[in-house]
Amino acid sequence: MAKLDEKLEAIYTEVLKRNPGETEFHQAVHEVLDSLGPVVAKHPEYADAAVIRRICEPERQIIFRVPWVDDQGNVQLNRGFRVEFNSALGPYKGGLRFHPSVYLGIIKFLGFEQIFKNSLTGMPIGGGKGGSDFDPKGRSDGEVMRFCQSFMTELYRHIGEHTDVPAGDIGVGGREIGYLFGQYKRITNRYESGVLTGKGLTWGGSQVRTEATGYGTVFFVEEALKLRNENFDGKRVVVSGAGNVAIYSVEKVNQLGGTVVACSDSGGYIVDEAGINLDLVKEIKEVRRARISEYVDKVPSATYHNTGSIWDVPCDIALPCATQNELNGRDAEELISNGVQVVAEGANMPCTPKAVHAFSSAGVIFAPGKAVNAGGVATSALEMQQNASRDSWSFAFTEQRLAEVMRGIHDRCVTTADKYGVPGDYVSGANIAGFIPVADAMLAQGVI
Ligand code: NDP
Ligand code: 2IT
Repeated sequence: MAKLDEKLEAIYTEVLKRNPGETEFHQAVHEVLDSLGPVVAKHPEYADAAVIRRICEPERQIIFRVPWVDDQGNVQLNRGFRVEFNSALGPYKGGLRFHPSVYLGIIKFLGFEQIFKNSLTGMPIGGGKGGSDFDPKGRSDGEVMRFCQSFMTELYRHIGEHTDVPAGDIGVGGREIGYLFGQYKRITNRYESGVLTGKGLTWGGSQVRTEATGYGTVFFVEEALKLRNENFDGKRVVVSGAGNVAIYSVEKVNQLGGTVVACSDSGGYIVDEAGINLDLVKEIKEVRRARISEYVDKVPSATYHNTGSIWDVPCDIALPCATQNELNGRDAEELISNGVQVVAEGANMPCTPKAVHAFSSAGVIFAPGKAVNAGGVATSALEMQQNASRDSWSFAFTEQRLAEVMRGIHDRCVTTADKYGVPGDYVSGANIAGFIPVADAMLAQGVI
């Protein structure tokens, strides 16, 4: 990893010491501190008031037991988390992840990223994240419901429309948000729509929230291409994952004239040179919650690979939309040698530091998750706005608002990178533009 400015290095050393073993959290902090050198040089007040040290320490971390009964009558046990990281700009806001790999270090990396992402949207939302090591794979609806009810039986006392507003992430979609909302309502005896986002359309959800992260990802890339007098027309695209973010990234790429030739799940990847049949992917992954390998049963000309890497598939644009550190230095070299032009992170921190370094050294346009995938949480903030005014907007209007937010984020990244002497560097642009409003609000609000 690159050497940091002296003051920032001391903060990083303290983070390593206070948070042993939380490697993903260390990685996310390092990436932000790496961008802040020019900021502390210009604004020593941020260092003097320990703003950066305080930003690296969550305001509150909640860890709890989640017991539940499976379909066989056995008692199962999981661990639940909610990290309320920073409330300088608004109530804590961020998703819940249900995946067996979840531990405190993952939730803290995601919560930390969320602070700057939410700030970049320009909307009044702080940063938080939660989840559990519960694995929904192979579980019945009844088991998922009982798990969600037990999870909410503890979580409810910590959240609220003005306090902390969870939403979905890996393993948490409309079904889980429904069970969580039902239990919150039952315990509190309040129909508090704004306590969760990603709700169903008939009970307080927003149009476009399901599509928002994927659509926003592609809107961001569209802006980056536009700046270079290019567009998606005829572009060959690879999208990893086949979940919420991946599916709606593919949908928007298709609408804009690109062709997605590969996608994946945790078992392997498929390649369809004719262009992925998205209805089929939706049927396999959204409706039946099955494996992407089944795609080739219906499309014999496509191929399935459970060895190697999806990043070996040549493309103009790569959109990693599955999980953290899924694209490493070797994958980056392969993409570069195959002529990739743009890499944009639909997932949170999917590219390793070595991969990011390789892309920037090779002059590939690289855009980080906290800017690229901010359309999801931005549309959550639009859902909160609709809930607060008991209104509901049309699909077209909401999509237009999302597109405006993504244009704003892209502009903020570009102008901030220019202002701080690193033109074209979306990583620094996003980190600095996300950091400054949070730091200023923290200075204004005193030592808390
Ligand atoms: P989903 O649970 O809907 O989908 C996740 C997808 O990624 C699945 O296809 C899953 O495969 C695949 N996947 C998970 N782990 C791995 C792995 N280790 N290797 C390969 N594939 C893997 O989650 P989302 O689409 O919501 O989230 C994807 C990413 O986007 C995450 O990084 C999340 O934090 C980020 N994100 C999500 C937002 C949202 O609004 N949902 C907003 C912003 C960012 P399988 O089906 O086999 O498990
Ligand atoms: O990583 C993310 O931004 C999300 N999972 C969405 C968070 C939200 O509150 O909509």
